Amino acid sequence: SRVSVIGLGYIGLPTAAVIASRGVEVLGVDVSEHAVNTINQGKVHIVEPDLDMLVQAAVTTGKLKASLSPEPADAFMIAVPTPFKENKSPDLSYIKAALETIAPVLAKGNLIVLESTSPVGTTEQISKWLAELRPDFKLPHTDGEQADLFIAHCPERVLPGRVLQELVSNDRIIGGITPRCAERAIELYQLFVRGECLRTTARTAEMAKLTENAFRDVNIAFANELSIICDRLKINVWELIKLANRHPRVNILSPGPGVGGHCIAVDPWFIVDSAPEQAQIIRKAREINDSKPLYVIEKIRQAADQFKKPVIACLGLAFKADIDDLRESPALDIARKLLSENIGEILLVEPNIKQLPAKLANYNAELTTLNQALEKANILVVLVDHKQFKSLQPADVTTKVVIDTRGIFG
Ligand code: SAJ
Repeated sequence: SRVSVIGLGYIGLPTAAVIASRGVEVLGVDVSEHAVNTINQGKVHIVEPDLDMLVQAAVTTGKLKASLSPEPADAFMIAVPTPFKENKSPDLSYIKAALETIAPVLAKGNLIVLESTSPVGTTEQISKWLAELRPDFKLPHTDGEQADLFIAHCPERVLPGRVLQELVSNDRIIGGITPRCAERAIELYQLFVRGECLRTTARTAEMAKLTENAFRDVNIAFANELSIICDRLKINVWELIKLANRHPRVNILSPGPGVGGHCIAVDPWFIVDSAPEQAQIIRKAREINDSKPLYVIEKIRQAADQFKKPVIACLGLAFKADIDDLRESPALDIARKLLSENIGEILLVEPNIKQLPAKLANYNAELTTLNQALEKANILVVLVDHKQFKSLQPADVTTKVVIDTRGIFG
């Protein structure tokens, strides 16, 4: 059998490589010539542990190929971005474009699986779009089990940095437009998933994925709100959470400078957009997490007011610990805001990158080492709990004002 993966990014490429490593012929399709050429040379255009070796092996054995144009296959997996627009409504244009790409090569009996995180109803919408693109086929949203194509949703749930392990070991939620659609998708995933494949409807699968990330967002918002309350009440929030978590049924997450990444800060909006009146906690949590960077900046301003010549060291720019990913990072936003204001001298420390991102290019900023920052700064702002920072001792910073958004000093 032959599988085609549409979209060779953080999800599509690892998925394609893992399936190819099981001996299945895989054609990856992407709109980026750079991505396609890189992969066909056995290399990778994204950073993820061990992915380079896996892709190289899959390309060398001839099981994995990349292309700008689609070819016939038995199953098509769609792993394209589903961002939101300015007004927080979901942008499904990449999914629609992917369908337009594959529509001409589809044959009766093909399976189409949506992996991209999507608002409820998207998988049914795919069936409707395909009905327009291929009027010669019977589609599952109108023809049920008599349909010529099988359509299902199997949301990705892998944690960046652990993608190759989690792709294989995580349980998967597989929602079909009909039960037969789900069965067909389960057969595909059983080729490479060691976790359980749990069958449901497409709508439930869509909502399950959004729910997982909204759950985490709401819980982080709770921790962030606590941190602000504790500042006001002069209580150490880290000690408080540690103590409260000793209750057998309490498990509070960690406050931080805000929520970054491409999923948790996006997906809850899909729920809010689908049920604006009902999604109250979910919306509020998003607002709390989105406003946390502003609160941190205000704290830094107040600290800077105490010095004639404030020198502020920002420790960390990535969106979370021990990764080099700066996209949608609250730490980066805070650093940029500080640079754009005339608060003082700003030192940037990010041990996981060699060069500052384009977003900071307009400012006269440079990367500094941790040691240089410790020497020069009178204000230290911990924005990411990278391992290099966690080994700092309270004695290293006694002469400075410390704003520790991650609780590395407890
Ligand atoms: N964060 C906190 N406090 C915490 C935990 C996280 O402030 O206690 C912050 C992080 O610093 C980061 C953001 O939240 O800025 C998100 O980080 P994360 O590690 O919680 O999640 P992601 O975005 O790397 O990956 C999530 C995962 N979802 C869940 O854990 C429910 C992953 O399994 C999903 O596959 C991924 O989203 C996705 O693609 O949807």
